[in-house]
Amino acid sequence: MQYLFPKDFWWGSASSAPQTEGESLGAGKSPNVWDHWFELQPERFFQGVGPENTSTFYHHWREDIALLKQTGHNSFRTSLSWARLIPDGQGPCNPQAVAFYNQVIDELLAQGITPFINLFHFDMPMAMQAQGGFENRRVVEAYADYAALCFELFGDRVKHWFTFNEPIVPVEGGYLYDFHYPNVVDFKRAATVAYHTMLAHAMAVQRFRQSDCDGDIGIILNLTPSYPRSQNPADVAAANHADLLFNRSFLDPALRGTYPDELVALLGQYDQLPTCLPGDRQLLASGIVDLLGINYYQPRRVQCRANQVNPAAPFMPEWLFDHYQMPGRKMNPWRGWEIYERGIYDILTNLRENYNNPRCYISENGMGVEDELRFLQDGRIEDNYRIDFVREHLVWVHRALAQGSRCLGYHMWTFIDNWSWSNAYKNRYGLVQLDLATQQRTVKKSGLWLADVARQHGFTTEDK
Ligand code: BGP
Repeated sequence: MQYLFPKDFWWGSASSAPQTEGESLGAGKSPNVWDHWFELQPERFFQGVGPENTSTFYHHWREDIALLKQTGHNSFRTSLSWARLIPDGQGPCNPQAVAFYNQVIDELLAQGITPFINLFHFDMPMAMQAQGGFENRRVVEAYADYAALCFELFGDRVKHWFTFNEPIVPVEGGYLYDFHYPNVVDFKRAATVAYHTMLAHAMAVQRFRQSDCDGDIGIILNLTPSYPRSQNPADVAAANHADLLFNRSFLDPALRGTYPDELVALLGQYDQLPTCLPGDRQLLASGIVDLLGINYYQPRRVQCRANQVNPAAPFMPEWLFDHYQMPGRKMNPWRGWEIYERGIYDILTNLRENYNNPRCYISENGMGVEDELRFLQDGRIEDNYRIDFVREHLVWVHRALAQGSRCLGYHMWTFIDNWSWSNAYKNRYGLVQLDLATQQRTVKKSGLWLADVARQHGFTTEDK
């Protein structure tokens, strides 16, 4: 069967400044939360590899952009580093950073690759975190100033902007589950950070619309469909709670400009609501995006709680549901994540049916593999499993498009094997293999496959 996509469909991949640039403490950049945490606790990073050991995009950008071209990209998302552009978080900007980002944007455009620019990928400048990060409203304002500066500096050429990538991740990592700095476990503080992040988002949207820039302003959310174990009302209610906490907490303000009443009531019931100030409601309402990025890796399966909670323990999302491991689920054994291709279709269908069919695109989807060198043959990683993974997700995207979804493109995570937070280089996702010792880049089989797909606007499968 032939799967053809629109001629102007965006094909490409996503990456981020802190995971690729390197020069994390050089070229005028100040430390962000990752540099700081690595200094404090290097043992919490896989094999002790920290944020200075990335894929050195700061020095290899021209070569890497040539590889983007070779692997069929017509578009590419990366982020700007706040701590590089404005070392103190607010105040004067760093001319070396401006020159660097100008070169990157100009080279992308020269190669016919549309730059998609994200402003924040988990990388709070330490100078801002020292003031409380997004717990502090002054940091929210500093973020909006940073966003406005980016629009002013680069908005003449960049036409696709994103305020945040997966804004829930620093919230759950940093304030609930202890996998990001500042390693706090406190739901109410998490809710405050989440709320203030969406205020920061809305302020940036306002600043964009007040600027001379044309183009889209959006946000990138990791939408994880919540599937109940059964249709028993208790399981369905558990799945709804997970959906409210992990999806709608960001999706509703981004697309409707307001929070679901049900979520507000739920947090109120457990006394976990953040403080709202006069004017917040109007501000949030102005943050409705032009374009939604969707990151999808795996579904969330839940069931109703089996046991009573310990009332003396800190309130956690898991007070409201238990995780469910569906027997026979398809797994990516090298990452330990479930593969459920249909999830991508369910997300797009939900957006079409319940959110007025917004303009959107798949901003991350991909397959992490530990110890990927086991698939090296004659000097190339033969990642047929990744090709299958992408093809099978694209089949579902195609079906959603046929039903009227306004999905405009598909970006993979990621272009080149890169440093991934406390997992460092454990799981490889790239279309291009990175040899850490030599920094040599070698296109994987999937990179060549994607180039073919982009050139042919789709692919053909053997089934009828
Ligand atoms: C996404 C993030 C990326 C990247 C990816 C892979 O959630 O946006 O930054 O880290 O996940 O994650 P991991 O390396 O943990 O498998």
